[in-house]
Amino acid sequence: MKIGEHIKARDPKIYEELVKESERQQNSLEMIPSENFASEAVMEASGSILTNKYSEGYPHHRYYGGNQFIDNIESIAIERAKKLFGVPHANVQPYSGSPANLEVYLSLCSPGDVIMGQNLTDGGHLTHGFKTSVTGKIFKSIPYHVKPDGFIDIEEARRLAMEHKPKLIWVGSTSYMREFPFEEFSKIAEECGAYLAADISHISGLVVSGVHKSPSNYADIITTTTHKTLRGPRGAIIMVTEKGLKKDPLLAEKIDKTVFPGMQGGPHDHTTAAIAIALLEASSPEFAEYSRQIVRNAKALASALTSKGIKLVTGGTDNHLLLIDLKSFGKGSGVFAQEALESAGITTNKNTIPEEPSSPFFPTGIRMGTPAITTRGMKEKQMDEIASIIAGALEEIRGYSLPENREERHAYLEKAFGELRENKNLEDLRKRSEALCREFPLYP
Ligand code: DSN
Repeated sequence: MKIGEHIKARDPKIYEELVKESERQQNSLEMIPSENFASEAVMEASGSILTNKYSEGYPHHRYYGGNQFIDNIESIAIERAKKLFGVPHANVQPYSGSPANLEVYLSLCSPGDVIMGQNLTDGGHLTHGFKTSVTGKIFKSIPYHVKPDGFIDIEEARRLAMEHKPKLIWVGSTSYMREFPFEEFSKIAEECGAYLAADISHISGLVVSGVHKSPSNYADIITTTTHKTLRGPRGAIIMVTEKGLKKDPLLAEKIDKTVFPGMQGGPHDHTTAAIAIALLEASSPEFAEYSRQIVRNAKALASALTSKGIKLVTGGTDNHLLLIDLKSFGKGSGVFAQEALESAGITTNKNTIPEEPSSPFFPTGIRMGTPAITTRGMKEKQMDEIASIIAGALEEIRGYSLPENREERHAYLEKAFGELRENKNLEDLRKRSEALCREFPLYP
């Protein structure tokens, strides 16, 4: 892909890094499940003259002049979001997923209120009340968990909800490979008098394509980032459902007021335009087929990996995401696996697994997903080859083990990573990954 000539002339240092990053994206298999490749149209809007404008307020109610065209752009984005997700209200201004979720809290809760979300090391998101997030500090967070088999423990969630009576419950997470039980959570929220917010950031592309159940009949509020399976720019949307408006007719107004002026200043108009374009793209039959292929690819990859003796949390997947359980490779072996896979030309991320025996920074799993490689046009046949590369790369981490003594870790990991980068078998595997990338070029 051509990288900006103006950047080259103005700032050769940044230009050089951009070129290298472009080559990295082109020549390796991007399998972090939250990443994707936005279309050229989305990127054009993101990098457009719209970045020059201030537009505090909402369409036709702005604090600055000159917003007649921005009003149209934001109104189009809102209408497309409402139609695509089947909701009566959408706010497209949140800067990204974490601010969007905080805006939901600030619309519904007061400091000290009890909230519930899926525990971070069980696949939940930081903003669903984890202790290191501001959401876990301001609110009293009661996390629910997954069972040892990796499926959400609904009975525990119900019991905790009835005991602690949270004001807000989150359903949705960043590493859950099964369909979310929206209906069950809706019942729990009703029983204990909580609001239910569905954070569908990971699966929103699948939801609008009908590949994953929609939470619109079950949740009061839905949040999503726009850059994952939805394949748009980096941004977010907060939506209020019919159910939410029935529960609280002022809910939409509360959300809008919290986003602006409560938490944010001027919306990022270039992102709003890019979101509008992504929503248009996501409403096409081609996008629905793309979403179906994401899941077919994930299932094909899961079955190929399993047949090679690689253990997956829950034994497989219903969506775009897989979580490899590396317990048999040793505690904390996710760090070696991530490095070995990267040397083999596959980008993934180390991740905690249910009943994690180590820690989030040195976890015992690898999370991977198929949205980005499916955007390149890869199908089931390529998943077999990718599974073989992954299995080969994992063989290369045998023999490495995370030192129990924390002080020894830095030097040990530096040495291990250096060896993995020089490893000949991984270099051979990398050539196979690069061959796939050449066959399925990005931005051809
Ligand atoms: N960083 C995102 C993910 O990888 O799932 C969540 O915010």
